[in-house]
Amino acid sequence: MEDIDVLRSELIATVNGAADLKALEEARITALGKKGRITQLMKGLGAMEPEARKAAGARLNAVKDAVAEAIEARKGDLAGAAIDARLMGERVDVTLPVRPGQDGRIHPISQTIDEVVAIFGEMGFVVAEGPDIEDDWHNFTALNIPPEHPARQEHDTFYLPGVGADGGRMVLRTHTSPVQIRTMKGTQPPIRIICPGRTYRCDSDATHSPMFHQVEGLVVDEATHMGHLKGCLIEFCRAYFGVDDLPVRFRPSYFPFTEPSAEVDIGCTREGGQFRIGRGDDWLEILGCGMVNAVVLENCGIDSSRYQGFAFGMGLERIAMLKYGIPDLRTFFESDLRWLRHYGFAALDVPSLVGGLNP
Ligand code: 2NM
Repeated sequence: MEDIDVLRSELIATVNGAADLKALEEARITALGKKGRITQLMKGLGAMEPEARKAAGARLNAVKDAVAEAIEARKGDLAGAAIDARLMGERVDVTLPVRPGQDGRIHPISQTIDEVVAIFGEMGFVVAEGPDIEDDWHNFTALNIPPEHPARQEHDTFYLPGVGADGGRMVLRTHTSPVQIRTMKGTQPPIRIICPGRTYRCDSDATHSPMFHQVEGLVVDEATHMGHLKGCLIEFCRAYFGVDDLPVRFRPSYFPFTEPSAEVDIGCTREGGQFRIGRGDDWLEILGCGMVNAVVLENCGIDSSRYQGFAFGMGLERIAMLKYGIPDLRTFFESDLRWLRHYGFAALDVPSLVGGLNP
């Protein structure tokens, strides 16, 4: 079996020379297929004396492993080359100027984030961000959400395989509150942050998307109280919807992370089948809020006898649909260019309070 080394070199050379995945598969069949060269030699082992069979078997197995390894390596190289070729083919020069009439549009979610950030930015809030993949502690435990709370159920939360650094399970964040937890843990008050971002819940129908967007806000300082919360959120609602005398109502509610908690409704009318936001005889719920629960402050290492704060959260798709008359939630994520041309915004239409949010 002197030629076994020759065979080995020959087969590996063929594998390494395979120009594409098809040629590589042919090389695999030639070597290791049912009627392949190595398979044939393996079959011949049965006719040999035991001692010789043992030695030849071991050598053949080694060749087989080496060829299989070469095939895997070549497969990786070819796949990498295919991705490189595709990336080169799809390359876009982002420094080129826009072509008039063919420019892209800003997605309504991006526009809404920009508007919300502009309004709160004016009030002194800064944007904070965090990871989409969170651990159980930041997403639930720190927020005073008890272990048996329905929000934690497999049904609502996308749990990921494996465990995090603290031994807890990893999740796709179900709200942006973990960003506020990270901020409170990492910085001492005063804190004034606004946290827009993607959130995930295991829910999908006409009014729920498994990925959606939230914006949450947090203020923590020595003398922050419910009056600040109310003034701040009334101001936001009126600025965002562009209605100076917009009625805003605070209704008592419950969240584990705030105490007391409230839900906020804005005035609207549905007269003559026409829906309109503003003074009227009806109410529409648009956000949740409350004074940060002392337990949450303490969980984040903030002395609750010295500091208190307020927090709020709202769904971005919902406030975008209300302001821009978008009737169907699912269309946000269909990437339909005709939809984007209709509901999208011009790239240079940057929202600011000075320029007016409702030009
Ligand atoms: C809401 C409603 C009320 C909230 C609380 C916190 C934190 F981290 F400070 F405790 N973040 N977000 C909050 C409070 C969110 O969404 C409807």
